[in-house]
Amino acid sequence: MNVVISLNGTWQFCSKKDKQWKNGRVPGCVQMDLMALGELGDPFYRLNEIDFHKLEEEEWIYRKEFEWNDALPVSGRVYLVFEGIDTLADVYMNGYYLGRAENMFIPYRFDVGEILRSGLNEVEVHFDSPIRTIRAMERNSPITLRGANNEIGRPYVRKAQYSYGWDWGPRIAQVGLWRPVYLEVVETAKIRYPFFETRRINKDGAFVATGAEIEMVAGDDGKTVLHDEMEAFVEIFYQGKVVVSEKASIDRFRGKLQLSWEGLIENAALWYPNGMGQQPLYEVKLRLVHNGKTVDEHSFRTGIRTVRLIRERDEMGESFIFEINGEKVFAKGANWIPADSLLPRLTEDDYYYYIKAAKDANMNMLRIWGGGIYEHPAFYEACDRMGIMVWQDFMYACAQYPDQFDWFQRLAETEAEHVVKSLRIHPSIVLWCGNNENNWGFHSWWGNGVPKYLGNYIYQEILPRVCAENDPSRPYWVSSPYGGEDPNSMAEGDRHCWTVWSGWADYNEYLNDTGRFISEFGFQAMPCLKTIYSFTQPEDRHPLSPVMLSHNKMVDGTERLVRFMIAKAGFPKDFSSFVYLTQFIQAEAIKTGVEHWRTRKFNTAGTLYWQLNDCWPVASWSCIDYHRRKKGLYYYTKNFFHNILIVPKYKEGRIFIHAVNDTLDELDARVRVTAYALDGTKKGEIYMKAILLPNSASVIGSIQPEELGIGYRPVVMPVDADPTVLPVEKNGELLDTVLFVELVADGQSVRNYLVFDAFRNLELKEPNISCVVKGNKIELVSDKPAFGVFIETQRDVELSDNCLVLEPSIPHVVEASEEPGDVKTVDITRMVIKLY
Ligand code: BMA
Repeated sequence: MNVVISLNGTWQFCSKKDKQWKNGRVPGCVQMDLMALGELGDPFYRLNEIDFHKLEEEEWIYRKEFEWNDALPVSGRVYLVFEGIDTLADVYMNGYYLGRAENMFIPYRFDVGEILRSGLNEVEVHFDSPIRTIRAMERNSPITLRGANNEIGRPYVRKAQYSYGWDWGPRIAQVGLWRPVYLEVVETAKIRYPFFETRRINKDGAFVATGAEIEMVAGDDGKTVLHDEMEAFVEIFYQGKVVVSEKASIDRFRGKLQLSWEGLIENAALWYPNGMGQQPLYEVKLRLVHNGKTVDEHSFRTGIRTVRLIRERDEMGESFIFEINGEKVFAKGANWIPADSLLPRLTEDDYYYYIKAAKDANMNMLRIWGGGIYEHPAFYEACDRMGIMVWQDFMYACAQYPDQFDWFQRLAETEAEHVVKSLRIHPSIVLWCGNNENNWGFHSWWGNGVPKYLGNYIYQEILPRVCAENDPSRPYWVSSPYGGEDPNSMAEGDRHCWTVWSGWADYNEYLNDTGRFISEFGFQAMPCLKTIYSFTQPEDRHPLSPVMLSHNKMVDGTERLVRFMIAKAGFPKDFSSFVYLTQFIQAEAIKTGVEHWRTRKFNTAGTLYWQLNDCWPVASWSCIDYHRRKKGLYYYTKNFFHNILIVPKYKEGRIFIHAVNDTLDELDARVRVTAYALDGTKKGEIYMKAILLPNSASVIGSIQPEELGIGYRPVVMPVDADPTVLPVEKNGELLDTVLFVELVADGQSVRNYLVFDAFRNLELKEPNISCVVKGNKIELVSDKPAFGVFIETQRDVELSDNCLVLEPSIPHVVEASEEPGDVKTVDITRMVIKLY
């Protein structure tokens, strides 16, 4: 049988400058090894990042000695396998040169059977400085590429593009063996790159195809085993029971040996996205037998589902709707970036944590953004288990790429082939996407139109071909955003809406965005206070300290935080108010966009906000900060992505009640609408009934303000009347009103609220919020409408909810993961000052 012998663990490493050998670890990187030795500090603390820049020009050697005790099979092959080399390196074994690594995204496999010897062996990996190399490549290149402003040469080398610094990430160009290293002994044959595909589903069951590539090596007798002497078997298990046990065929397909089987799985249990159904997983076992002996077997878990992207012309342009098992799905989720600037630190548990957090927030899709990495298998496995659909970018982002060169085309093709073939068993992946924003760049930033090269040859020719050949079951999409003459158009394809935030526009601008699928839009907030304490000294804790400014990587990021805070809430009283207010406004902004787009279901068919997570502690667009503390936005997400949504909107003097039903059932709904003055007195209340049609959005009623006891009182207010500000008469009663709405359907109650102006213009009164802690439960009751209510706990506990909006006299119970210690609350009236 085949065996794998790990070479992970302790290695030695040195800088080429001083040749001082020290102990390091694999998987790992130079930066982590120097930190472990105490030679480098924590890169995230204060301004320590700068020490990591100083390493960029250095070159490193990693080496490992290991014993080989002649357990070599008489025949067969031995490979030295590096699952990830970051990035440019020459590999040697026992003094022989094995080859060069130049792509961190693919494994390198060297046949070392002839070199391996009994007794002591030695592997050495000589790393170049990535920065020096890309700069030299850029200097010597006959072409000039645009876009990569952070590091002009970055498109030349297949290394995670964010590692040179991004508008949310530090510049830490990791170097090392970042994924496992092992020896792989293949005696007779090896099953590689399995596939599983649901061809169609009908009343009889699911028609599926599965199989893998086979690598044949010499057989027991020293001669090459002919593949017709081999037998292959497929077994498929569901909940421990065998549902398929059949012989598979072995054929030559596109020059490679392939094991394959196709057939019907009766009464197939279908995989659905989170919120739409279950995620039943099947276990597939592929087996190769020679002379009655199993020579290799390979098992994997997968799900049965079909996926289609519905792109049909309509009066607005063209639809962009994911369809799973014949049902349209509104995509609700966020964008994913690498979860650490030092990637080898991430564990399988970390991935599980983040995907579970996405599921708990009622998300059903994550987009793996093209400036990071193809993720760890644990990421996709967790998505398979929890029903999180994956929009998978290829790793090209925000730059032109040198694909007029054959060598770069080859790199791109090899990488794509490996990626598609190693990920295609995952039911969670629903789309391959060529890149992030590069086609938008060609059209709108760099003046290229639709170029033949500059990366476009990869996105338009290489990737669609590789996907079609190796994974015909999934759609391929050229870029994000893409579709229409302007790749970022609202009429077709997907869209990145950055008018708000990057373009400084007020977040009510979302309401004018009629994009068909919003794959990016976002709004920054500070990380949580306890996270800020982790990287600062007390003197750093103000928004304009060098440490805080360096922990917001967007140029004018802090300035934007201030701009929106003043526009929406007012001036912050102190540093913690500044932090909370940014989180409250972020949550409100994203809620505004999501509710608008969800009520357009399926004219808009998805919203993925920027971004779920962080790679270090930073002010960014994330909803979960690096230390896994949740921002206000995370808690809001649970509500605005709930399967049942109620949204009150105020338009031209009337209140409209919208409802969205993402379930596949028709629901009977009861609705309550209550109007309060901001001192907590009830103005009026209305009850309604409605039927919510399956998988659709509707307006279930409209109300005149007077019907809710909202009268008229003239006030004069300044109003933006482009290009100036003019005093205008408004209804002062609306500035002293909040509506709370509640919808009960399917045994669940969902709530929402509506205010009629920016918070800074409302006649808010300071609420009295009682807070009773019993064990892990925190019960809050407010006497007045209260907004942006943050619970501060003495101990660092997880809360089931936070950043609350409280309806008067209605208790709200929040659960803490452990006893929280002292508990305090703040709300926006306690965070702003008037600057008299
Ligand atoms: C987008 C992304 C990222 C970026 C984010 C925030 O356009 O694709 O490149 O980090 O905006 O500015």
